[in-house]
Amino acid sequence: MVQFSRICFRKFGNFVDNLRLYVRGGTGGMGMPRLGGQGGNGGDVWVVATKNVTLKRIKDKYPLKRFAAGAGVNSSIRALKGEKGKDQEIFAPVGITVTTEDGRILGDLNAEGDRVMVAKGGPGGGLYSAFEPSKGQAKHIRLDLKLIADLGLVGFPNAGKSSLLTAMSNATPQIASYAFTTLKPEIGKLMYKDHKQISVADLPGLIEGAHINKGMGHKFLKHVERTKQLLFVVDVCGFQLASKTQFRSAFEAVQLLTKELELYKEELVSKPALLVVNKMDLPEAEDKLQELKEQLKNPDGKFEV
Ligand SMILES: Nc1nc2c(ncn2[C@@H]2O[C@H](COP(=O)(O)OP(=O)(O)OP(=O)(O)O)[C@@H](O)[C@H]2O)c(=O)[nH]1
Ligand SMILES: [Mg+2]
Repeated sequence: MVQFSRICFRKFGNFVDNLRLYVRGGTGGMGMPRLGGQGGNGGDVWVVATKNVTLKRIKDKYPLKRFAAGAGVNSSIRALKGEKGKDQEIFAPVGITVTTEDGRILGDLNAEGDRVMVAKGGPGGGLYSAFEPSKGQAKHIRLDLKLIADLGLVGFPNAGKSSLLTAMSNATPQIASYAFTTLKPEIGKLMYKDHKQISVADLPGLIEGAHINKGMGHKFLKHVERTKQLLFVVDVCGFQLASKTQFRSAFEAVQLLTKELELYKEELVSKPALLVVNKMDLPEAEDKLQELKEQLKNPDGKFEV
């Protein structure tokens, strides 16, 4: 049996999964008719995949959402060929698709360092343009986070995430009574009576220290980034990874999971989320659930890591 209750997050619901930006390449530099001089080309605008950046951070840092590259340098007597304008780089998260406003794909950024040019600078003035420079390209672009599912199951290993997905969808992930059974996301589809469909991703279990990459933490947390909403799954009886590690109650599990997400990327805790308290058939589960509910109502001062 599964019980649902809501977790109230501080910044509930402002996760950003797409962003519209205005980009403009630099204008070219003037040519010099008298000496046949060539103006420099305008700089280009690039989107560059970078670690530790989120769309929300771009939005907060650049509220105008406008990015323009530098103008090309005019041809002069000292430098007949003017220098190229400065390129503008927009640092964006890994795992996004860059499109024009009408949906044409400009590029996919799948790995750190991948880059795509989104607005070319205008050519400088020269012999073939009557020494008149051109303006750079200007357009709106969209950055879309590539989501793998609407809902992601997040929990410590062995909490019952794969069992839950099996119970509510057509998927048949592997289930076993040891930690780290699931090593890569498995997607299940859920169909409602009105034929609406949502996709649910069974994700690998997280452990304490996942944010500093313990237990392949970063690889696993990356999947969490790519779901729209989260479903936290905790074992009502708590969890202990190994005899050497500390036992964690269901309440501590909830706290630790949110903490791991927050320490990895703060925005992750602003995704809409629900809590599933699992394994309600175990002895004393009702009492433990009551205790958990009390603790969730008054979360302060009861927890130290
Ligand atoms: N008693 C009881 N056992 C359950 C329940 N749900 C899952 N289990 C058991 O818990 C164990 C772990 O289940 P999984 O679904 O593989 O857990 P998981 O969260 O996917 O684990 P990882 O993939 O390792 O992260 C299995 O032995 C399941 O049979 C439940 O509601 N009640
Ligand atoms: Mg699993």
